[in-house]
Amino acid sequence: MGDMARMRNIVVLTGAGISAESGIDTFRGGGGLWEQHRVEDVATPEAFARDPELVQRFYDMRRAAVQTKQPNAAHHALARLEAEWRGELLIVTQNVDDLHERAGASGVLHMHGTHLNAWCTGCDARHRWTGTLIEKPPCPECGEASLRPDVVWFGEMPYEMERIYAALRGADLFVSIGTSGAVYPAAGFVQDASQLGARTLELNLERSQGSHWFDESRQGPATQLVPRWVEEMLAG
Ligand code: BV8
Repeated sequence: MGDMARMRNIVVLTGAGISAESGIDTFRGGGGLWEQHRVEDVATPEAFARDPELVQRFYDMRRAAVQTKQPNAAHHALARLEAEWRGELLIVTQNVDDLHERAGASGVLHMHGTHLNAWCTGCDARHRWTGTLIEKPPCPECGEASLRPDVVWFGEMPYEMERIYAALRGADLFVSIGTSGAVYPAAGFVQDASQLGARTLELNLERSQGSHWFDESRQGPATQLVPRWVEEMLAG
């Protein structure tokens, strides 16, 4: 894809694979299980209604874990591209960790929410939250004990879809990094981008469920593929 360097507007979609080398488990790596539960069965409003303690424990554990991890060379390379790229660059992430931000990226769009926010189902306020929620702390805004993880569960609408589709409409290049292409609507962005005239590139450890939709698909660890791709783009 030598003509990549003539691209101006880029949309990057990242998934759990970009954080794997930082020590954060992917969803489908370890069999996608947590304490014998399938993630799809815990990350749902129904699971939260049925067994709030189980779901809160799942998120309390992961919220604590991500704060002990560091961004890797792939996060840093994307932050550098965002700073130095001559055109538009939007990083859309499915991840709920803050490693893009801690690598220096600024305009990251968390379409599935973020571990480090708590969302009050009483007053709709969102608060930065680094502690636990299992003990039902009062919402700092309204005092109700109605805080939940500010994370998009299965069956819930992802955040900022209009802004994402607007960015895809204007994109010359769509790059997917570290995602299995298993979950929609994120898994469909490559088809949308392609139909809207963008070139499409996949950087992933192995071929994914969506690899056949991409103009080009490169396999390897993100800490090798992403810095190399960023060099290509900035050298252009
Ligand atoms: C919605 C936050 C609609 C929570 C997440 C049947 C058919 C099609 C769709 C559906 C269906 N039934 C239901 C649906 C919809 C459903 C869905 O797609 N289900 C799937 C399971 C079939 N989608 C939804 O429910 C979405 N909402 O559709 O709403 C709607 C419409 C109107 C009104 C209301 C609602 C919401 C989905 C969001 C769920 N939340 N995350 C949390 O984190 O706990 S999803 C979660 O899994 C992630 O956020 C991510 O999005 C998703 C996939 O995970 P990946 O990031 O791709 O990670 P994975 O482990 O799968 O893959 C990692 C990849 O990295 C692998 O390919 C691996 O090879 C690679 N890798 C590993 N190591 C490395 C690497 N790559 C590079 N370097 C490495 N070192």
